[in-house]
Amino acid sequence: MRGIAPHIEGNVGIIHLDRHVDIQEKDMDERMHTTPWFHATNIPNAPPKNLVQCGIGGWQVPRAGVQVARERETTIMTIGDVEAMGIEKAAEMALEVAWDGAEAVYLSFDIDSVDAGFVPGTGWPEPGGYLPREALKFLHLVAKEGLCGMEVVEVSPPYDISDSTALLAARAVADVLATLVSEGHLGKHPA
Ligand SMILES: [Mn+2]
Repeated sequence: MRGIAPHIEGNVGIIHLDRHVDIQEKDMDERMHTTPWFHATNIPNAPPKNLVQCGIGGWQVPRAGVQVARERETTIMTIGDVEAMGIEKAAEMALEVAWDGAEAVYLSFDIDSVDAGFVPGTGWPEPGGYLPREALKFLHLVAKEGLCGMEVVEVSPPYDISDSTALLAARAVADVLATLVSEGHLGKHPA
């Protein structure tokens, strides 16, 4: 976000798939992987009102982060919300929040948003997250509207089994790139 935002004329929205809010200022007195959205939404053209976090509900969602989310009035969709609405409606609502008055949208995919059974190669696995096909569908629906950037985070190869976590991460990137091409947002498509 810090690299991209200065090059966008206008606001940048953020769609974040995760089990964790990762928006507290510091964790154990440091900036670390529980803190990026605090600092991202301090960027002048990345307002918190355009941050939408989808799939939240892991055990490791510290109260400090929830308090910041409330103060800054970000949007949180729990995994229960997503399940109740269905992936299509959840993606539609996420797009609405992120694109509200924004010029571009950035996508962050934390692999631990997927159920722990599918992604052993991550530092804080969480039971009860997305199924892989649900996450891929969510990413596809978001990417259809165009993106200024994407990241996949929290893949930890030393913990992985049969590369299954890395494969899902690679698949997510490949699918998003393919969607951007087929929808005319990236490169040229003969159709
Ligand atoms: Mn996470």
